[in-house]
Amino acid sequence: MGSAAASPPPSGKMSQDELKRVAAHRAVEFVEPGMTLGLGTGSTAAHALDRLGDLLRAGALPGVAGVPTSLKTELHAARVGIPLLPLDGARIRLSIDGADEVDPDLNLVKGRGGSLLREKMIEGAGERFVVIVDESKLVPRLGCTGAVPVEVVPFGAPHTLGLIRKVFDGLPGFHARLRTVADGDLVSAPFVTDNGNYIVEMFFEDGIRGDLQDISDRLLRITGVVEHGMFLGMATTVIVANNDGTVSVLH
Ligand code: ABF
Repeated sequence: MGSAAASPPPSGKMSQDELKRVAAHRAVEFVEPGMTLGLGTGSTAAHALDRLGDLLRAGALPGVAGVPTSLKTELHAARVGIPLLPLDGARIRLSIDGADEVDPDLNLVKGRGGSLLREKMIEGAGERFVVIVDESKLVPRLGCTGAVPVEVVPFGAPHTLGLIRKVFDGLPGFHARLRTVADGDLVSAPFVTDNGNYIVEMFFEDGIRGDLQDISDRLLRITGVVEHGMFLGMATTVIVANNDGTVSVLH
């Protein structure tokens, strides 16, 4: 992690949602007229969409358009008046998105919202990727606070799940399962992504202690794995809204 700048705290304790809004609004300050943006998904990114919509309607950001990272974001952006573009070679100057976890090297876990594939495609294609989080997302190691998601094709998903388990064979406390959603009272069905794929959730007892790049390579070598939710070396800036109301900007 490089430089960190903190702004002074406002008075009074802020809710987690207010902290998310603070981080999002700070990121939108980086947006300039004419920019094409990567538009993130999730409750933090939603605040950035609302702010962008307000500024566009006020005429403050002429020529700004966005490439949405999910169908949900596409609908939200359209509702607040952000012009939309497909990912077709447009020069994405800046992406703004939340994250589930941020480690000290600014590696991320993303995709607990189920949108990791489009997020990685769009944010990887852009020139700058600004991550917006509240302090609760800062972790000592990836995989500390919950699932690390992996998008897999539905065909043979239980077989692919078995191959993913083999990558971590013998690792104490590791387990993986197919993500499901409640479908009626008793039945659960696989969670389906915007791309028609399934999600495998990997859980680590105390976070991932191995070489992240090596683990990434081994996962991506499995036929049937589409992409995983570790975003390594992708964030150029992380804006953290701290619990005390200050904002840190990490590079
Ligand atoms: C997306 O939204 C994700 O990649 C991540 O899963 C999630 C973060 O959610 P929130 O901003 O609602 O905490 O950015």
